Amino acid sequence: MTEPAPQTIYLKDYTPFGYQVDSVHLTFHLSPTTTRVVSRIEFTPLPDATDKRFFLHGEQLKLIAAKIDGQPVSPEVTPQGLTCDTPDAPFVWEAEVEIDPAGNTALEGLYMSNGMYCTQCEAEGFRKITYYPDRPDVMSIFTVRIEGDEKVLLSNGNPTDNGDGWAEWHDPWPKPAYLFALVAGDLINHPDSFTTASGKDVELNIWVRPGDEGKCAFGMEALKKSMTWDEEVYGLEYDLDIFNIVAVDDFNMGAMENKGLNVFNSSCVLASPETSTDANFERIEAIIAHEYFHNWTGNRITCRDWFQLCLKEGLTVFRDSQFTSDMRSASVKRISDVIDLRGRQFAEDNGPLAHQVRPDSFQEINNFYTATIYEKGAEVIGMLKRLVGDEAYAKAVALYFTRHDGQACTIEDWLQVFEDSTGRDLSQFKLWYSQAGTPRITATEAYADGTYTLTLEQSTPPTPGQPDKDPRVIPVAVGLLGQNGDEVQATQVLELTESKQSFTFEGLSTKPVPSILREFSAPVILQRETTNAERAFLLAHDSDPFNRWEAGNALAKESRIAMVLDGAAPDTDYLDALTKLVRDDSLDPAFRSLVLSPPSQSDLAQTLFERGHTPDPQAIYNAAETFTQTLAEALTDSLPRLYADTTVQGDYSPDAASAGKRDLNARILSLLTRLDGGDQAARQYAAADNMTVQNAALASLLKAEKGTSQSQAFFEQWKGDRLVMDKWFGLQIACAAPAKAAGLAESLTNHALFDMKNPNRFRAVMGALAMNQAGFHYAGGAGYQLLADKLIALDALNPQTTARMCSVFQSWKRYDQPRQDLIRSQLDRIAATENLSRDTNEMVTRILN
Ligand code: 0A1
Ligand code: ZN
Repeated sequence: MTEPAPQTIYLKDYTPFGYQVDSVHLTFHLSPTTTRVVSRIEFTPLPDATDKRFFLHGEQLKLIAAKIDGQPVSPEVTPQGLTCDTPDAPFVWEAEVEIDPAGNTALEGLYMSNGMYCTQCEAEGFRKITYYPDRPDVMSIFTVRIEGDEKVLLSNGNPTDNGDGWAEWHDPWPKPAYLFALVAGDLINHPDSFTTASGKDVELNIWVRPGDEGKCAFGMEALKKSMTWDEEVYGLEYDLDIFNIVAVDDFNMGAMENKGLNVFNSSCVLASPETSTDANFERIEAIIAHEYFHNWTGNRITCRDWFQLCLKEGLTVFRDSQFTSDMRSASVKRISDVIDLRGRQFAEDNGPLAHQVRPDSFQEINNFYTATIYEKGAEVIGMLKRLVGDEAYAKAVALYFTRHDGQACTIEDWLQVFEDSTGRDLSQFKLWYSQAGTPRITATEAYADGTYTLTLEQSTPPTPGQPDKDPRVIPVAVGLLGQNGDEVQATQVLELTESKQSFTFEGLSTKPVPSILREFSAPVILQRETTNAERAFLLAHDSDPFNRWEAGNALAKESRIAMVLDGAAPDTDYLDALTKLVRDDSLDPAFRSLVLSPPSQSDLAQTLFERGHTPDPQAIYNAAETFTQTLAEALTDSLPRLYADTTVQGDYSPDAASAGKRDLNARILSLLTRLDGGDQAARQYAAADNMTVQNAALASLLKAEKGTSQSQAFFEQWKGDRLVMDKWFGLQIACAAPAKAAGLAESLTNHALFDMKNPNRFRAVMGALAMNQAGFHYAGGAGYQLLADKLIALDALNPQTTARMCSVFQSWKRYDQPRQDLIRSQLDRIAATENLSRDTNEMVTRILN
C-alpha cells in the first residue's frame, strides 16, 4: 500500500498564502551527496489573510538549523513540510538544510546528471531544495550564491558577481519557486547575442558538455528567430541581460522555462546533420520557441494554482504553433498537429484518463502535464481567436499583458480580458475548460430551390465524473464547392451554440459539396454520412489543404476498415486517387508525404471501437501491410523515378522544403524496398551523409527484416552518442514484426547500454514497444508483462516517468476479453506493488476505474 494515503486536492479549496515573501536569498554549498542550502527569506504577514498558518513545504530535507529574526526555533516537521509560530510583524526566516543530489533519481529538485548539478522545480520540486511556500501564487525576488568547484555556476536572472569557486545571481523579476533553477558543471558555451527592438543587448548562451559544442548552432538560430518573432507578432521583448540554455542528458520532460535559465533535455536542443533527423530539427526549433515564449506566457504572467496550468501551457503551445506555421508551412503544421491531437488527446479524452482542460481536482499534479492541458488547451485558444477574429484577439492579448504583468492568474482573468475588450459574453465558451470529452458533431444536409441547409447537432459522451454535458459554442468553418470543383462559398465560420442548429446558404444553382470543419476549426469528431466518391472529389478539389488531406485520410481509413471487417481488397478508387496524387509534381512534397502516410493503427482501433467493433490489432496490422504492398505494386513503374526526383542533392539543410522532400523520399523508399528486397535502401544507407537519410534507410531495411549488418554498423558508428543510440534502440522495436517486438524489447533491456535511470533511454525502448500497436498487443501478453515489470522497477527510481508511461494502458477497454484480462492483471500487479509512488498509484487507479 502507498503511504501516506493519497490526498485529493480541489480547486474549490483554493486559499491564498497568509504571508507575502518580500525577498529570498539562497546560498548553495555544492557537494554530490551532502549539499547544504542556506536560505534567508523575508516574510510579511498579510493582515486580511483567511489562513494564517505558517506552513512551508519541504520534502526529503535534513533540517540542520532554523531561525526567526536571528533566534533559533524548533518548527514542527512532517514529511511534507514544517509549521512554526511566527511574529505578527515582518520577520526573517533562516534555515539550513542538507540534500543529496547524487541520490536523487526522481530528477525533481536538485539532482546530478553526468557529473553536473541541475534542477527541475516545476511543478513541486523546489520543496526538495529547501523549506518554502512552494506554490505558484507566491512570487518573490531571488538572489542566489553558489559555491562549488565546477567551472560554470548558473542561476536565474543576471550575474552580479563571481570569484574562484563561487558566483552570485540576482533575478529582478518576481517569480514563483517553480521557476527557480541552478546549474553547475564543467560546461562549454556556444555564445551569441541579440539586440531587442528597444535596443537592449542580451547575451545568449547554450551550455553543453564538452564534445557537444558542435551541436548548438541550430538551437541558437531558433532562439534568435523566436525572440524576433515574439517582438514582431506579440510585441513582447526579452527582459534580462542574459538568456542561458543548458542541455541535460537526464530529464523527465522536454524542457523547462526557468526564468533566464532554460534547462533542456539534450534531445530537445542538440542538433547536427550527422546525428539529428529533419523531425528532430523541427521539434528542437519548436521547443526552443515554446520555452522562450513562456518568458511572458508563464513567467511574467504565471498561474495562480496548478489547476490553471493550461493558462500558460495552452497559450504557449498555441503561440509556438503560430511560430512554426510562420517559419515553415502553415498547412503542413496544421495537419501534423491534428494527427498528433487525434493520436494522443482524443485517446485521452475518450478513455478513463479524460479530464477537463482545467481540472478541478488532482492527487499528483505531475500527472496533469497532458495532451489535454497542452494540446487541447491550445485548441481552445485557437477557437477563441477564430470566434472573436484576429484583430480582437490581438487587442485582448495586449490587454492581458498590461493588466496582469507580474501576477499569478486564472482562466477567469484570461477570459475577462476578451470579454472586456470585445463585449462578448464568454460564459458558454468557458465550458471548453470545465467539460471533458470530445464533442461529436453530426452534420446532415438538404438542398431545395437554390438553398442549401446544413444542420449540425452536437453531443459529448460521458467522461469520468461528468455524465451529462451542455452544448458548447463550437466554431465550424465551412466552405462549399460546386460540381466542377470550384468554390461557390468561401470559408465562413458558423457558430454552433445549440444542441441542434441549421444554417442556410442561398443562391446556389446546384447542390454543393460541403467542406466542413476547415482547418480543423474545433477539436471535435465530425460524423457525416458521405460517400467515397465525395471524399475523392474533396481530395482532388478542396481549396482548404487541411480538408483536402482529411478527405484522403478518411478514404484511407474506410478502405482499411473494410479490409479488416469484410476481408475486402484495398479500395481501387482510393488507390487510383493516391497514385495520381503521389505522382503530381505540382503538389508540395510534404503534403504528398502526409497524404501517403497511413492512418495510425491506434486511430483505426479507436474508430472500430466507436463503431461497435472489437479491434483486432493483428488484423489492423495485416490490413496496413496488404494495403502498402498493393500501393507499392500499383506504383511499380513510377517508384524509381519518384525516388530519384525526391532525392535531395547537395549539402544537408534542415529547411522545411528540403525536409518535406526527404520525408516523401523516405516513404517512396519504404515502398521501393517492398519490391527490390532492400537494394536501394542498402545503397542509400552506404552513401548516407546525414542522419535523416541514414535513419530512413535503416528503417526500411529493418522493416523488411534485412537490416542486420546495417544495424550493427550503425551501432559501431554511433555507440558513443547517447542521442543517436536512443534512435538505435527505438527504431529496431518500432520496425519489428508483431510476434517479435516484445522479445526484442526484452533483449534490448538487457543490453549494456540500456539504462533505467535515463528517461530518454527508457522511453526509447519501452515507449517504442507501446507504440508498436500489433507488437504490444500481440496475443499472449508478453508486451504487457514486460512493460509492467519495467514500470514496477522504474517506479522506485523515477515515479514521474513511470506514471506518464502508464498511460499507454489507457485504451485497454477497447480490446477483446483475453487482452483485457491480461492487461488488468498487469495493472493490478502494478497497483499492488509495495511503496508504489503517489504518481503511479493515481494513474493506475484512474485507468482501472
Ligand atoms: N513547463 C515545461 C514542461 C515541464 C513540466 C513539468 C516538468 O516536470 C514535472 C518539467 C517540464 C514546458 O511546458 O515546457
Ligand atoms: Zn510549456
